[in-house]
Amino acid sequence: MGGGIGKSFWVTAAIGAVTVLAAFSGFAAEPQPWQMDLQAPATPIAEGIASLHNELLVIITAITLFVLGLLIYVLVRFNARSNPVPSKVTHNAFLEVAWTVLPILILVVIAIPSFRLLYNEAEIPPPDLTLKVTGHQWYWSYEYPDSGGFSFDSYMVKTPDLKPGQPRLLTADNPMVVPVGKVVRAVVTASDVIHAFYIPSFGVNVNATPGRLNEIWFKVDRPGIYYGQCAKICGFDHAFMPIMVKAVSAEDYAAWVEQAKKQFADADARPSPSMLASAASEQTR
Ligand SMILES: [Cu+2]
Repeated sequence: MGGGIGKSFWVTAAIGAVTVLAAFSGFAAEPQPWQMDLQAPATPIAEGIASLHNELLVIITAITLFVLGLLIYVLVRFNARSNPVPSKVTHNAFLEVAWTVLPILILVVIAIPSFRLLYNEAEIPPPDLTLKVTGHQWYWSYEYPDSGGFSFDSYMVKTPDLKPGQPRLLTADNPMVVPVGKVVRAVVTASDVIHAFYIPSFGVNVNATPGRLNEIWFKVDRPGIYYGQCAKICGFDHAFMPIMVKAVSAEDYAAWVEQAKKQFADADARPSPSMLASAASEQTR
């Protein structure tokens, strides 16, 4: 009996460990089939979020098992059959202090890393680069005020137009490009309704509100392509305005800026509002 429980425990633990390893091994910056954990963090903030999440998981598991143990103990020890003459005790000063002080201590233990994380998210370090991100119904536009001042729109690539390996509903025609290892400050707003700029692997989620500028920052650890989505129900094509970020080396970033300045220089070449409206209405779902 004891051996059986031990075996099933180890099997469960092994499955859990394999799942965690699988979730982290690919350094996936997009949702994976059967993903069990958070996306692999790509910024210090996302790492902080993941480690707070893991700490909380340990704490809530311990609390749940402790309460479960107490309940089972009460069921076994104090049911009418095994305890026919109930105790008349109604107060126990030690227990009452303990079950007040202990939860307070647990909350303090949770609050310290939580407040540290909130502070680090809100306190933007001196930025190497500032971007302006604008949410529209239903696409994003990115502006690079200190890399030449160009801006461009970023639309979802429709399913029939995807190239092999490009994830469906996440690929954008003009991805946002950022250098790795640099503090990027993004100033986020919207032109019509409230959107939200959400990149899970960056630990970034901020409202894009018309008439307001919200700021977030991120410093990407390693080159790659990272995906996010609008996280505010913003209308008809809410699900079809993905965020695609390409993080590249400083040299590649400089080269991209030179190319992008030319590519996006001609403001007249950008689509007119009526073209945008028809493009949005014919998107493939
Ligand atoms: Cu939106």
